[in-house]
Amino acid sequence: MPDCHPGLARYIRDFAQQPGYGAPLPGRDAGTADLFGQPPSEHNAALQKLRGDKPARQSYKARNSPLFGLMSEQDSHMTIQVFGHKSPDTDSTGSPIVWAWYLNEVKGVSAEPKLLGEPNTEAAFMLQRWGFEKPAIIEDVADDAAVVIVDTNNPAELPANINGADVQAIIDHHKLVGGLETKGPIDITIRPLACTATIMHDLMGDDAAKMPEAVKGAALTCILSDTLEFRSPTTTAHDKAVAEKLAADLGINISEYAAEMFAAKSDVSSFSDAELLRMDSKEYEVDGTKFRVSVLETTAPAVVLDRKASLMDTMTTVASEDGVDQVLLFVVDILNEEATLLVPNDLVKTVAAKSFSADAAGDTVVLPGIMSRKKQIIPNLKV
Ligand SMILES: [Mn+2]
Repeated sequence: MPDCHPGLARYIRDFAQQPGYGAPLPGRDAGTADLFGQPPSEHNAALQKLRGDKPARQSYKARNSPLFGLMSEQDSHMTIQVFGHKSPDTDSTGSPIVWAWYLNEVKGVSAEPKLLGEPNTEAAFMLQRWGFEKPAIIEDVADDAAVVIVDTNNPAELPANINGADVQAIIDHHKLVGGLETKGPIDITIRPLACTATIMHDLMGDDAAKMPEAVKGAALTCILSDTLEFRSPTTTAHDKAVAEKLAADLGINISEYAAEMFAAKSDVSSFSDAELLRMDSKEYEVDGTKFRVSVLETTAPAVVLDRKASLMDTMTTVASEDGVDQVLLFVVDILNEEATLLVPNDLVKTVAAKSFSADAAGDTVVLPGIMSRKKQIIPNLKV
């Protein structure tokens, strides 16, 4: 294996070594993962040059000490924790891995990806497909802990003590909601692109080419997930171009790969109704009415809609437990590019009429073309 940060090594495993999982990547020898896409010596030289040019926070020597594995409290405090939002989706699972790789291997700064909850089934598929171990799930962050926040800037989606931590950077593609406080001036990059991984690709510049296959695979999966394979209206030409470049580098057929991703995302049979309602949801208030706006993107909407009666029953419990007035569940049919909104009561019936000019005669209403909570649902919500 090339010179590799032990923290990263824990996350990168040759996926062919995972028993019982899938076939090797096209054009890739199952037994020899080339993690850096270039010969180890070249990689080392490039790294040393980079590290020589710029003093790293933690020295090259220290990072490669055999003792580093037995990370002291001080070291673990210095290691930057990179994480996305709670209820992590693919972007909030994959982008921390991408950025932790960049910090470790290009910037020479010790970093580890973390999760703020169990990843969804598509994110879990990505981890397994590209041979990553699941990052550790953290409950909160310590005072002054170094962190980088990705794929959100919303304190409600972050650990309770986020403002006690030393937030060093934010990389995001959501609207600025306010409420985060930092210890000093920091790097903040929020761009109107479909995916955090696209922004990271751009921030890395020429160094993006150094991503090992697994990290490129994670970035590709994030972009295809957030864009619903370029179907979502949030998709920009640039997201598409970056995804196509990554897929070409990896020898991946995008439509075949996305079908595998969406099959994984659609496999929600093991989740309870309450888990489904919270899985991909954001709280949003309209004129004093608090909603939990839940979206389930699937290629098999019938699987979810068959459970609509118990889902609607459970909305009441989830709403009261979470301190909101109403849960809205949009079942997004990825292939047919439409959403079905569950209509349990007159409040939601009114929401459907005022927000989407949709007349809900029964307990569901189909909203043609609605795919994106960010671009089409939240901005239109009215009560
Ligand atoms: Mn995202």
